[in-house]
Amino acid sequence: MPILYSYWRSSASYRVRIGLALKGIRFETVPVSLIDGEQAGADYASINPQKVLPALRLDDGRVLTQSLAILEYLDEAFPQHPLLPADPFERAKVRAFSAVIASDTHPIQNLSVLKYLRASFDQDDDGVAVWARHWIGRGLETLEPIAAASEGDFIFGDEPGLAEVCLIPQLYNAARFKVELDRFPALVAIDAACAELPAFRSAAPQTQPDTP
Ligand SMILES: N[C@@H](CCC(=O)N[C@@H](CS)C(=O)NCC(=O)O)C(=O)O
Repeated sequence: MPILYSYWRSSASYRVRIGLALKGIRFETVPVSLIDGEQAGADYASINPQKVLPALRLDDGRVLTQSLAILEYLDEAFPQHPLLPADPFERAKVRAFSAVIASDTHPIQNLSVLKYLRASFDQDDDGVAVWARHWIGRGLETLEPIAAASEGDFIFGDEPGLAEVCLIPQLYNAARFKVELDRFPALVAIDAACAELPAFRSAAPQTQPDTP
């Protein structure tokens, strides 16, 4: 069985948990505590030298890192419940939506950036939260009209895929940082639709083995 190195509140881990669940792949979770700094310890660094979560250890012992690379690998190796559409143009659109989150939004509000703001730029909890809210809001503003224009049950059709895999963890972060979500009704509607699905429920931060 594959092993997912994960932390309950890590949104990059959350993406991979959703992807695995949508594809019906059973896996073992090995929690790595970001609060205790376990990601920077020698044990985990020997698995992922970048010292960030997640990492996925395959049955043959090989390890994959970077959530989007892991998800694309899963999509190619396990064709059931495709995360990307077959058409190249549509694939590019889903990847662009996902990149707004995974490349342009999440990286500037993740733990190490917020810790750096605190330690080197003298920011307190409020200052850090204002920063996170600003950048998350900018990302969601880009995505809201795309979701609003959808004619399907989900953002790019009638099934959830990579777009929802990236969006739902980002909305969880948005709520954590008290982003005003009323501004994004189409995204909130997608969040509610995903919350009905077992794959999203089983991947949610509230239901992980290391959830406090
Ligand atoms: N681009 C990476 C981001 C990984 C990442 O930043 N993970 C966060 C948790 S969501 C982490 O482990 N942070 C630990 C740290 O910053 O020390 C991915 O998508 O896998």
